[in-house]
Amino acid sequence: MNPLQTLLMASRSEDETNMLKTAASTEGQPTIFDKILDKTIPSTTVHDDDLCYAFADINPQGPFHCLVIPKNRDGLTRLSNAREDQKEILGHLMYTAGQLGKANCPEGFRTVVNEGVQGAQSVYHIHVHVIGGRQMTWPPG
Ligand code: TR5
Repeated sequence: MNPLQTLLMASRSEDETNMLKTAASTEGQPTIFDKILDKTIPSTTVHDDDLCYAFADINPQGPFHCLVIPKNRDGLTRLSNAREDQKEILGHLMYTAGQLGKANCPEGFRTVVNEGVQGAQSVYHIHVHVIGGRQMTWPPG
């Protein structure tokens, strides 16, 4: 990597960190996912039941990429905020993610829950990413 590329990468990651910090500062406020849930903003439905909604990610990281979110956020802005009485909804989100992965990515898939600034969480309404349809690598970036 030449010095210009190093500089560009550093400034891009600084911009990203600032964006993530700004997102974190809004935690607890309504998010874009509320508008998706109330249909003010359109989304491509992947799954819909009483407890959760899954829709296509606007910036897909693979041929298949959806987000599974609880319909009632109830303080679940991030995974580590979950209360003991929310184990059932967490299980439901993961179960649904698994079913959607199985149905859409028979060769395998990845489920991701980003958390906080260093975890690159940009929307503070808990969500499970289901990404597949291509070969994944490890470790993640
Ligand atoms: O970074 P985290 O884990 O918080 O993931 C948030 C995800 O929400 C990202 O993968 C975004 O691409 C996705 N996202 C953001 C918006 C959006 C969306 N997916 C579908 N539709 C969206 N709309 C209409 N607006 C967004 N800002």
